[in-house]
Amino acid sequence: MVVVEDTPEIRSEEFGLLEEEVDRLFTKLNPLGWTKTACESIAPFTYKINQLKKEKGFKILAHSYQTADIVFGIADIVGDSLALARKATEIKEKRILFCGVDFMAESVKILNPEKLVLVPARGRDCTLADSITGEDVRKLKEEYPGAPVVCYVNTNADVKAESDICCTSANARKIIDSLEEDTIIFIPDENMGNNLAKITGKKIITWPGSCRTHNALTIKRLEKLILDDNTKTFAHFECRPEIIESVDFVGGTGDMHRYSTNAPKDEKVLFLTEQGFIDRMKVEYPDVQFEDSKMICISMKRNDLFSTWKALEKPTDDNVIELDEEIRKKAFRAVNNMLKY
Ligand code: CIZ
Repeated sequence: MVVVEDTPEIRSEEFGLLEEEVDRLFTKLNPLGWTKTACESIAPFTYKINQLKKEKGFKILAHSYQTADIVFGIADIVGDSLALARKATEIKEKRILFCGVDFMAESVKILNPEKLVLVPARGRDCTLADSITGEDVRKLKEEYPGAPVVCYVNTNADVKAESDICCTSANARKIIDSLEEDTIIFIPDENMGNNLAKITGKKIITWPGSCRTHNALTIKRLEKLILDDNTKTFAHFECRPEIIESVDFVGGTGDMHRYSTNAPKDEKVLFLTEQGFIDRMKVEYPDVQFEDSKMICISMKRNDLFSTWKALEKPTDDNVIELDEEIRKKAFRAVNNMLKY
């Protein structure tokens, strides 16, 4: 027998409990095609992670774009970045393990400096967050004096520190509509800025950033994804304007989630966003026929059960979200403003 050193140790008296864990996982994951054998292969990890998080006083927050084994196997709270940021301020636990990308975990830390925030495998390579720095924002403000700066959540803390208000796809439209000014700096998602300009009628100064996952969706690819003419199509704000023009609805995953709650039985729905969200909807709303988008964010997919178990068992410095206190304090204003919408 080959003994792999880095596998959670399961004591003989725990094997019965492991069977229960396999059944629990199978109930959740089978609608996505997971077999009993596949659930058996992850059960030692989910079992140990759930045990460790209780022992060590952690809550696990997971973004809807995470893989289904994280979402249904170990997460305590699942949602979009706005919901997760809100929940992080409400929970009593002082320790948060955040399964998502860096800038989202940073938002949690900005709002909760006293809490320990861990990320299992840091996804620092978001094309949106990487496209802009605090210095770039200072220059934009000089160029457009008086224009409020709305930054998308997909930005690093130094960019949030230079912004007036942070937004997510769930409240971007509401925030833009609520501002008195007609000219608004919206950074860094150019597609989203242009899409919001059309919807709100405001003059939006954009920045040349894009999400590689949503921006990769072309009309040609969309045509291949629509398997039936009756399929309702719903594009994320981060998609290209020509995609937005050719679909039935537009919004963030919060809007898509609400749509799923009310969707008629057997309706065919294609959400043009990250596949993890669609997998979540398939499990939560089995009466709706969700088509696959096959859109994968590799930064989101860095976290897995193995890295999560390691981070809980013995976190390294790299797992811990640390922010410069000056930047954190400055960024607090924009992130806290976001929670008001
Ligand atoms: O705000 C979020 O969580 C992102 C990045 C997308 C969405 O629509 O949920």
